Amino acid sequence: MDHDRICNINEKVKKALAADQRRYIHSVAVANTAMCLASCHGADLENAYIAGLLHDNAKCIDYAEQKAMCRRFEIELSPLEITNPYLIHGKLGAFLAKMKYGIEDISVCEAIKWHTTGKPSMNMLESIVFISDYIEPMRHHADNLDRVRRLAFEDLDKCVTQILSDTIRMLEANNRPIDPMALRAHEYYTK
Ligand code: DGI
Ligand code: FE
Ligand code: FE
Repeated sequence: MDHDRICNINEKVKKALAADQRRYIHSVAVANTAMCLASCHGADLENAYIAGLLHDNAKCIDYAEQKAMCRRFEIELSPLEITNPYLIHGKLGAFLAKMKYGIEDISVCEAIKWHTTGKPSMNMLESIVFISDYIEPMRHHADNLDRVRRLAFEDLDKCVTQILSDTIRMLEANNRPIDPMALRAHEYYTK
């Protein structure tokens, strides 16, 4: 891994998340988890680490500003994202990964973009970031975490399927709206 490059991105993301130290700690934990999964499954270690480090880079921008940035940069928002703005940080974060953090690898930006909802037929890096966000060591609220953590190192698709099922069940139980992309992902992985 390119040490100087990682340190540079790390310093920038630490600043971007300075308002919420736990978010920065979570991001480093996701980076480390993603790197472990990448080495287990044969994905690129540096891309996995950087995508993990940057996945929540837009999370500390307030919602009005996130929406304003999306308007300014012509990032399209769905009606659900407008009423549930915590869903915006993936696509805005993917844009900023390119424009602010200088990430040229599109696959890293795509993994950031889909980390909250998932999507049908995720590639290895997308699956790794999606899973790492859910299983990093500080996470402890979700159902079936022991099983999900084991599956992460055994079978990425089975792991993604379990996370999508558990997330949708949790959202339904709490009467929260489900993003169409999350539904499509769930349909794809359970078919
Ligand atoms: O940013 P993080 O908190 O690290 O994690 P995240 O980006 O995966 O966001 C997690 C939250 O997003 C969690 O409360 C579940 C929620 N979420 C995931 N998929 C959907 C969703 N919320 C809605 N309303 N609809 C979804 O499809
Ligand atoms: Fe997130
Ligand atoms: Fe996260």
